Amino acid sequence: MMAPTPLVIATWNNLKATEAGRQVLAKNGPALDAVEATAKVPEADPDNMTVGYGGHPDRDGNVTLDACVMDHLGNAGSVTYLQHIMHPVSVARKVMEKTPHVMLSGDGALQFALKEGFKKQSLLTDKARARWEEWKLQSKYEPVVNIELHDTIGILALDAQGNLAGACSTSGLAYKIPGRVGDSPIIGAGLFVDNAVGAACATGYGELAMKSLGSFLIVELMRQGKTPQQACEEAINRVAAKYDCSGKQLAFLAVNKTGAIGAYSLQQGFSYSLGNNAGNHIFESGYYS
Ligand code: SD4
Repeated sequence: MMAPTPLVIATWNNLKATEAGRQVLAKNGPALDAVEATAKVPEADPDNMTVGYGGHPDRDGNVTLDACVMDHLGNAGSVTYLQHIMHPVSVARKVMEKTPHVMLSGDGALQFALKEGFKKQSLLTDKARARWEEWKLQSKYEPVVNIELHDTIGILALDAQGNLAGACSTSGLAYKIPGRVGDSPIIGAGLFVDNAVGAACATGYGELAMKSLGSFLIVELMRQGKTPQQACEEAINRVAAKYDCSGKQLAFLAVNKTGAIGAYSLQQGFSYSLGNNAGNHIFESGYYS
């Protein structure tokens, strides 16, 4: 089989991020390096209020981060409820590479990160604090659809060797109940990679991705012969048939071994960024209703 054209795709309008991944792939870098480089861009961006530094806090004002990575060998690493570390995706990668475990959580994840040399810092920016203070006046909890069009970043990459990898990084739902963990660090829900078949990732209302194990489902549907697009649509259709999704967004991205892409969401407004040797562009996804 001819080697596929390398590509990186990411949820939402994340062109700066996919450009970083594209650069890695252009130099023949591995897909895992590409997805990590991609995730680190919004993680470090204080203006991105849904990932990493500058992310929306939980109800109590704590910025708590979820992230994961998965490589072409099926290795996985993840961190949940991690505070004070700007690059949870890199901590997740260290969990994968340096421990016998898949997931570290909360203070354990923080202690591990510090031992690995990550710097402890405050992630709550003045802007995020001000919005939280404003939110507290009413304390109304309503998940918002398509918050800022750059929400949680889910990333999939295919490299010049034909290997797949993926990553997710998020500060989770804004003003969540303290302790809440979403789909993004859950292997199979927010992300799944099977190098023999394809890869998928999720964004949106994480509870729906968790209940459906949506990313795993999409990879299994591709294994059964569906295209990435058909697989994403079937996963969304199943969620829509089973749960009350009113006012909620959920979206999936998928890619297979040949580099074919799928994208589908519950509601209008989901977009994704694609970087490959033809450039770096945003595309609108199809949607259910
Ligand atoms: C979560 N899936 O924590 C994340 C949030 C998200 O776009 O994707 N927002 O549920």
